[in-house]
Amino acid sequence: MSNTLTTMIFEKLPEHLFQSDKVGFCRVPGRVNLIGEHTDYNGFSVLPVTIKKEVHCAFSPRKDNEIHLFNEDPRFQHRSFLNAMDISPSPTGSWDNYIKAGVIALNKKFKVRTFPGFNLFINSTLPIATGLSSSSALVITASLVYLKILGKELGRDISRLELAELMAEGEHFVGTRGGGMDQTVILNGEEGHACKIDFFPIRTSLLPLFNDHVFIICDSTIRAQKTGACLNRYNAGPRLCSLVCALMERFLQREIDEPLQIRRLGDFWTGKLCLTYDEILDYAERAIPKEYIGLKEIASLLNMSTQEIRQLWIGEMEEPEKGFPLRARIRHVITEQRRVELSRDALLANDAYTFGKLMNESHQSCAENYEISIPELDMLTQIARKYGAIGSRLTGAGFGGCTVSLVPCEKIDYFMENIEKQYYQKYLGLSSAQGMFVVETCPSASYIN
Ligand code: NG1
Repeated sequence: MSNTLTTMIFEKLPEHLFQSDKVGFCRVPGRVNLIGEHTDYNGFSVLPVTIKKEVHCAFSPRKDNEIHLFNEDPRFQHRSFLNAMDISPSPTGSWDNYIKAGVIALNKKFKVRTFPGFNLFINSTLPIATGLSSSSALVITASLVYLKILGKELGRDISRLELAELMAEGEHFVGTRGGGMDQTVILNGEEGHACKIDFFPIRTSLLPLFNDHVFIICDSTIRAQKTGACLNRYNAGPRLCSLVCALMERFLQREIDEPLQIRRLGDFWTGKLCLTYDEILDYAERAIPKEYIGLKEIASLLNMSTQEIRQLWIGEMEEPEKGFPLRARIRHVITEQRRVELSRDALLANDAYTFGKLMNESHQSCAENYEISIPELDMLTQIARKYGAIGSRLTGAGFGGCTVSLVPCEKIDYFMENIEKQYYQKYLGLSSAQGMFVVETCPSASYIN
């Protein structure tokens, strides 16, 4: 496989920049999250798989300090920047920011002072802005390439888990405040397995997938540009959850003598407090007096001004007429965490029926409690359930992108034919299905020899 791949990449290279004796190659998969949405940055678990939709790249060192980026996809034009102590971001949404994110994080980690340059050519089969992690795949690509350029070895100078953690933090450079799910599974997933990831500290366990059921991806065709129009909507998740933490911390502090140090919702569950899920929900209800809560009321609960609340948590986010739905947000996170644990058990017990049921509940909670669904994703999941899926849910950040459905092997054709007819043709008015495929899992990101 590797040779065919390198030949394919080679055929498309701008030759003068890539001298054969010094060219390196790597492949970096995308991911599908099976369950556990918007839990990672809260310190809770996720259950993704690596998929055979990949970023492929060739790279070569340069004699100067410039980094030159080429992409086979004409939507991503040639970009270049100087590798230096301070690299400033390009306008939000520019694709070079993902490469800069990886380079900056490694410059810091290895205290780089020589700032070597390189050429990078990308050629990808991973669709963008569909919730399949094309952004993190680019960041991880940058990290693998730059490690080699720096003469560092993955596994010797930095472990896969350390690199994932570093890149999760590094990716905040592009403006999103995501967790570490994508980077971790891309670097640690395995063919035929789901990868349960727990955070703080980061750890993974591999679980064999069902052999009589498949996961099928259906693209809603609605694009969710996480560093574009959806940036603020995505970041509203982490911001509101962190506000919930502050309210709960203040409330709990009255009952506990020692100082509490809560950085994320998961800290109520682990460490010193070790609360159960029910206890966390119970405290949340007591700390947040009603379902919707206004800015002024939040300020008074925290003994702060509304400006301080904006500065520390909600930024320019518009205050909804009814108030912020803080209770619903924590309800999603905690019940989703419980679903991830039950899904792990269902996988281990080869119980596809329970797994599917949990996927359906997850979609409902994503839609109602976290408000990240859209009519197209709701429609697609409903049609999926009607035509053979035992579970169906949106996958990834939401606001568009794809659904993932669990389908018995004997119903694959029936399912796909009906999704094509009922969703793509009847609902969207398209002539055929777009972006619908059976998930094929694959090994984690690697260099190609
Ligand atoms: P995608 O679907 O790749 O935009 C984002 C975050 C994840 C996670 C999910 C929601 C990044 C790089 N990825 O994923 O960490 O929070 O949303 O579960 O920010």
